[in-house]
Order: sequence, then C-alpha cells, then structure tokens
Amino acid sequence: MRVIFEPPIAEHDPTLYEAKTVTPVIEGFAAVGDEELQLYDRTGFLAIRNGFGSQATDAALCALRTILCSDDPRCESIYFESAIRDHLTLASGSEREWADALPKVPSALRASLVRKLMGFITSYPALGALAEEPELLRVISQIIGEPIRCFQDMALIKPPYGQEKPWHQDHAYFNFPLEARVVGVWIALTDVSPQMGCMHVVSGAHRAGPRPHFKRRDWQICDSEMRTYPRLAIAMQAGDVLLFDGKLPHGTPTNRTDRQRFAVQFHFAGCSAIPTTDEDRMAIFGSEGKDVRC
Ligand SMILES: O=C(O)CCC(=O)C(=O)O
Repeated sequence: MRVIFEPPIAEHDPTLYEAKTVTPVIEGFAAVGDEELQLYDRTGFLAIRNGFGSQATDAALCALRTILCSDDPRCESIYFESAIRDHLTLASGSEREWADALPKVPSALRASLVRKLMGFITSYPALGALAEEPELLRVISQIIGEPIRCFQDMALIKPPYGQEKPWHQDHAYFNFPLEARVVGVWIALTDVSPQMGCMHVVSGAHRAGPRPHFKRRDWQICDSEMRTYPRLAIAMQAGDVLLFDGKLPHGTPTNRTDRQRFAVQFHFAGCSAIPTTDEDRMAIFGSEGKDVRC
C-alpha cells in the first residue's frame, strides 16, 4: 500500500465558491429516463436524491471506518491531509520516514486526518456493491452509450477543517481521448452542506471542452477563469448521488466544520475507450505552447 502525504496548500479565496445552493430533485435512479438524460447532456450533471438507501450507505461507511482504523488496510493507497505532519515526531525527512512514524500517532487522530483512499472495491464488499448497483450501471451505460467499466474507485474524506480540492476537470487527470465519455459518480455517505465542502459545479461548462490546467494549489483551472462562471453548490444528504461529465469543472472548498465529510467516488468509461499517454493529455489540458497564463 502506498502512503501519500498531501502538501499544505494556501487557503483559498472564499469568493471562488460563492454559489447558488441547489439540492437533488430526481428521486432515485429509476426516475432517470430520456428527459433526465437530455438534462445531463445540457448541464453535464445529474443530482439524484436517495440513489442508495441507508442500509447500503451505513454498510459502506462502516467499511470505510474499518479501513481508517486498520493497521493494515486492504487498499492500494492512502492519502493524509497535510496537517498530519504536525503530529509526526519527525519534522523533516523522507516520506518513507514519515510513513514509519505514522504508527506512533494515536489511531483516532490518524483516522481523522485521512483525506483519500484508493483501490478498495475488490477487498470490501460493502464498497464494491455501490459500484455494482444495477440501476446506477443502467444510467451510466445510457449516458456513455456502450458497455462500461469502472476504472477508478476512491473514498474522499474531508477531515474537519480539511483542505480545498481546487476547481478542475477530471478528464485533465485521465489518459483517455478527449472524445471518450467519462462519467464520475460521487456518492455522499454523510450529509454534505456547502460549509462542509460539498461539490460545486458550473452547469453546462463541460460543453466548452478542455480548460487549460495549471500547477497552482493543485493541478487546477485558473482561479481568475473560475471567477467568471456562475457556480452551483450541490448540498446532498447521505445516499444522494452526483453523476457528472469528465469535462465538467468542479471543486470543493475547505470543510469549515468540525465534522468529517465522507464520500465515495467512482469513474466509468466505455469499454472501447483506448488509453492515451501523459503527453497526449498534457497537449490538451496543459498550458504549454498556448497563449494562456494564470
Ligand atoms: O470530494 C472532493 O472533495 C472533491 C473530489 C474531486 O473533485 C476529485 O477527486 O476529483
């Protein structure tokens, strides 16, 4: 298992996430028909109330808590919030030394500072079950228009006062041809308000295609570009699901509460999508050689 320590990032300007708050109005996956699929095409997202019931979300949350408390979690990688450094006895040194110092951090504190887990669906059935829900898969195959595969699973846990995930397009992180349809599935396992760092999106902006990304607080769209768009904050309840296009600009602000925010995210692509290279991706989403600055 890989252990990654996120770098500290500067606090974001709060105006970047000034947004109109909306809540999901489509009740369950079964309510997604032609009209909703057309809405997805226009807006780049669908917010679904009660995609999953409390039994499924409670079981998934319990599995995540098990991973967080385990000394040997069965996942591919674990990412710690930068604040974990304040609790490691080594102030400097290599990531290897930090990882060796982790067991000395009290387990509850350690668990409260996990930001992301990746690669767990094959080891934890309650989490794998979310990615196999037949009605969810039906909707995603209709969006993509061909047989689909889940190519990435992650748990996104914003610790109390945890850091922002700056505005970006997920496609800028994936080596797929630009025309390949990629669908993100963001499942709330706890209620998530704007104050807790809910998902923020720019409705319809996936249609403008790839935006240049820059290495700033993260690999992200320039703040000054994001300020020009009208933004929506999607307030969700546990079990609600956000489906969104890989080219939809989205981000999440700092968690301004003392509560841990839990979500699971999957990414799906069509089975026929053939992976490209980092160079191809950077030629599309990078700023080099283009007349753009940030
Ligand atoms: O859950 C979050 O805070 C944002 C996650 C996200 O946008 C991503 O990982 O691409």
